[in-house]
Amino acid sequence: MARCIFHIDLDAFFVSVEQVFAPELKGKPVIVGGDPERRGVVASASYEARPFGIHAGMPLSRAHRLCPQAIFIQANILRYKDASTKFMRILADFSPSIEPLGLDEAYLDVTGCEEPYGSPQKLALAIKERIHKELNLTASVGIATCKVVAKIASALCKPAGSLEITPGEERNFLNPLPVAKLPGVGEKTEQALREMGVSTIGELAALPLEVVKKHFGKFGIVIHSHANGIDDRRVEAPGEPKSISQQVTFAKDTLEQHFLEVNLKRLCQEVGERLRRQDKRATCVTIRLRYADFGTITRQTTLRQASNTNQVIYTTALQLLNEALAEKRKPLRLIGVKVSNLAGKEKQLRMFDPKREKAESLDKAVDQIRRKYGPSAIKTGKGKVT
Ligand code: TTP
Ligand code: MG
Repeated sequence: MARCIFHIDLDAFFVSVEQVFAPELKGKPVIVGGDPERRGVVASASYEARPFGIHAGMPLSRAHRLCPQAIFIQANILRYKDASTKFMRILADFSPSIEPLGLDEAYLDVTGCEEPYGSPQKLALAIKERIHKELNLTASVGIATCKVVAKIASALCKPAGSLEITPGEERNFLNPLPVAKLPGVGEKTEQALREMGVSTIGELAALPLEVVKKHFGKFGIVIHSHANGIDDRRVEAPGEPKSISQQVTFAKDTLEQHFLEVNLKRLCQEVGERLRRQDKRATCVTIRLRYADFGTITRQTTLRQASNTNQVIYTTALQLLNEALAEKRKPLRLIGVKVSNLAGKEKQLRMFDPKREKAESLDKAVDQIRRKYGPSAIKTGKGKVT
């Protein structure tokens, strides 16, 4: 069965929230971004300001020159966060499958949810009405069988619109659009495509995959399938973190081995503790080093067996640090440790290992003591890490 995906985006979000607080600003060219006398850029422009050529990211001084009569307002981020929370709560009433993207947009998988309303369009209308009634804001809704088409559709029906691309119509809809409408295609990619004779999404879709892959690698595979209206990405609720990391910037650049080891050990204890608190184990350990000249490198390794013990994380991170220092012996200003490729305990029951279980239990007991009495309540000997 075809999926039914909504992409919902609030119109001129920051400006519209300000207009709720000051209704006399409605219908006028309004720009949120701050004082035009000072440095800064446009964050949001009302639809009345846009015909003057004003858009997000433009220096405020230029916006002021293009539209001197515009009203400039400084951003009130707390107001926007509050409106965003309420917006997401409304969406959650219409489908359990919601993926927020930033403050003012979200994907919703409404497959099956539209039935009581009669059609996807009617469901979109019901959502827009609630947003308008409760928040006094307008939204635009793109409706399609996949994320990328829904997102492009919502951008095309702004403000306060809705646009449905019915199953099977994806390619006809996409073909004539400029290639820059594809999410992820910025100026550089657009220029490179133009040099290949491609200016529309349809022209990109018609290129052999091999050609696009040769020019753009993995990213090429993604934009080529999106150009063909193919996008299998699921609507995913923001889940648990995919990695845990911690870093420290030193007061003074250093190469002092003992100092680096002490700091690395502390970082490993902290990420280890967070892993254990979530009952997770990691199979990938990464270190990040920033040198005095701000050059930054990362080094990572995969563990033979997933772990969350301080001993394993630290010995692995220390080995990576020593290897990196052997390659480049320059003072460091920052070190960081990241564990990733996380798995829950349930996935690993079959690999029961009494030695490892003992090390984990010991670390957990130490975590409890440290939480109660502070980080230095337990000190360990050289070579030992808990
Ligand atoms: P957008 O949804 O991109 O823009 P918008 O809601 O102002 O206008 P549109 O009707 O075209 O959707 O971004 C949402 C908010 O994020 C926007 O109101 C302000 C903020 N923002 C910035 O602070 N800087 C930026 O460069 C952009 C693009 C947005
Ligand atoms: Mg918006």
